[in-house]
Amino acid sequence: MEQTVVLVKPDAVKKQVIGKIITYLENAHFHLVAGKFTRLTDEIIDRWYKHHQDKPFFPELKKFMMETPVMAMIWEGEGVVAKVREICGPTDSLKAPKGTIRGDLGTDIQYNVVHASEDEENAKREIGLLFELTPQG
Ligand code: FUP
Repeated sequence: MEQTVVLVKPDAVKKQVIGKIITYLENAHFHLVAGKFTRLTDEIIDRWYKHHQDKPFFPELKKFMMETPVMAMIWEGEGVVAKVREICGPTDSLKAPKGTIRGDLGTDIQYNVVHASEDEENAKREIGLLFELTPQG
């Protein structure tokens, strides 16, 4: 069955909206199959965002992603990767429509409350990084 990774980012953890974010996904009838509250390490962030490492916003992004632990989850269901991206809305919260997670709860392009895997290949890579390679399993 198709799986995707959702991270509840530090801005959402501080705003205490982890439960709300889970509710959007449950309301779409997807299934939560794994989850953990975990601190992203320097190395994980470098590998997670390897395509952004040379971008000017990368140092700020890295600092932000380490501000608190993140809630890392694997969600499962038919078409879950694309549908969850839709439910999250576009990267920039200011451009995200109301009714999407970012449109309702996000602040801007950096403080955008959630990460959702871009495609199935990235979902597998991210599951490897967070749920298979880390010492806490
Ligand atoms: P997304 O696939 O929606 O997570 O977005 P991207 O892969 O394009 O970007 C990953 C993260 O980099 C975003 F969630 C936030 C951050 N980012 C910025 O902080 N500034 C930018 O200009 C672009 C992205």
